[in-house]
Amino acid sequence: MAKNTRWIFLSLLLIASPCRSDDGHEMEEFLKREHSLTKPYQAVGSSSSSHWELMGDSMITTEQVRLTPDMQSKQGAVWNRIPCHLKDWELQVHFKVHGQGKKNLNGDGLAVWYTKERMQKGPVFGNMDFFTGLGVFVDTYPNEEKHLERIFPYILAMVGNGSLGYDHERDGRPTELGGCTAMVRNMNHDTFLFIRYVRRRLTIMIDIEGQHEWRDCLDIPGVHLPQGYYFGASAITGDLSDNHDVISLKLYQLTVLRSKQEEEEEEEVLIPSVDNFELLKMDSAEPGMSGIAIFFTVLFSLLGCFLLVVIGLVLYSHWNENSRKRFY
Ligand SMILES: [Ca+2]
Repeated sequence: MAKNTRWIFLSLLLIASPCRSDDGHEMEEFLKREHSLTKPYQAVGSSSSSHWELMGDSMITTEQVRLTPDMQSKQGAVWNRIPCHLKDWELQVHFKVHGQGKKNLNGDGLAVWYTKERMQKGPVFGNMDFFTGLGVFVDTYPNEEKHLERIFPYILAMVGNGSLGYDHERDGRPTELGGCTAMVRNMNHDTFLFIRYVRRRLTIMIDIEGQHEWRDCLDIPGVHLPQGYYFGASAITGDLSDNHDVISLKLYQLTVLRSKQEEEEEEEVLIPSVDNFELLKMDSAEPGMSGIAIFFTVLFSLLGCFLLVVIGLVLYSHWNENSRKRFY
């Protein structure tokens, strides 16, 4: 490609996408066709030459990949056949959740994956539990009713290491890295989800209001994901249902310039993990609980100190009395 043409091409890409470097590092991006799913979905699912494979109740139309129809007890998925060996990437998900159900009488949601495993049916939005890698869930039904402060649909991220289970009854709260409320259902305009993984930093943004503006949803450093995993999307319905559609998945390679020292310091990741995950869990714990815990800790500490002072004073006065008796 001629230099000029290349720069025009690059500029177009940069205009077309929300990519920007928050930390001032130079970044270029390229659409990777082998990891992208776009219209007209040629040969998807019907041929082994396609980069994408369908599973379960999912089906292709000219307009979308429908992971589930608006019917009870369905699950479906679409999986990339080619493992992704990119270090830094950005996945733009154009999706649509819509159905006949009234508010909170619809479910269960869809998920976007970057995992070691692929093409496995299961309870986690149509994918297997105890997965290895990243799951981003668009959860449209609140299973845990007592948490009224969280408004659904809710977008949530989880990193699994193969032994961490997703708690469906608690909407995945015990293992969540973070998330945000996103009113994505039955919208007349396009809705997008954007997952960026750069320098071990996971950023999720959403564009759901039809304003072509990206809104922050989640931003976590220290997320360690191995290379060579698979991208996919899945969805599930139960007693409640919705159409869960993927219109496109566009994967961009991000070229991040690293110093020689940075290159050397980076070790190969074998098992997915998140730095300070326990800390993240504590941050997202119910504020009432931790407040009460802090109150009692402080109260008992103060009582303990007071008791020690009293005992000390009593012992001291006894010792004082005894020593005076010895002198007289
Ligand atoms: Ca749920």
